[in-house]
Amino acid sequence: MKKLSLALSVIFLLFGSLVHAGDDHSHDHAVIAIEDAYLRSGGSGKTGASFMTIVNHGDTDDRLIDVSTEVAKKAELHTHIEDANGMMMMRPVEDGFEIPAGGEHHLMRGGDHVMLMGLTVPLEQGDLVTFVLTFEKAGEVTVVVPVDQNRKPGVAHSH
Ligand SMILES: [Cu+2]
Repeated sequence: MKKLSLALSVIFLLFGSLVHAGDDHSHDHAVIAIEDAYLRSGGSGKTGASFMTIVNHGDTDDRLIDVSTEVAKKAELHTHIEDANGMMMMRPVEDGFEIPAGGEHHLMRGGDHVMLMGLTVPLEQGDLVTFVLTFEKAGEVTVVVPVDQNRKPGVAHSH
């Protein structure tokens, strides 16, 4: 009986360490998470804009500094500013968007966004477009973004 319980506890130890190793692995892949991303094409069909929530689960601030995609000749990080006449205008952002440690940053209509210029393919409702987002610390993060022309402005909270 003593031998059996010893054998059982060895099995438990083995099993326990395997489960633990799996846990560790699943924790180290997503410091940066992209939530609720979508893409819309502009009226001309030549430009597009993408919006999303970028979550930083890490304990250091990070910064989105670049974006690329195959569906456009040029992809830029844009924001909106008000000009002297009170008109909202888009302009490229030189140093990107800060994503604070343990926080999030919203790309949304009328604010920060990913701008696509010179679309190389027409964007159809429901199409899935791959973006590569480059972060200062987290490096490249690939995200698949659906085209959603019907999406209303505003932020959907998933948590
Ligand atoms: Cu723009």
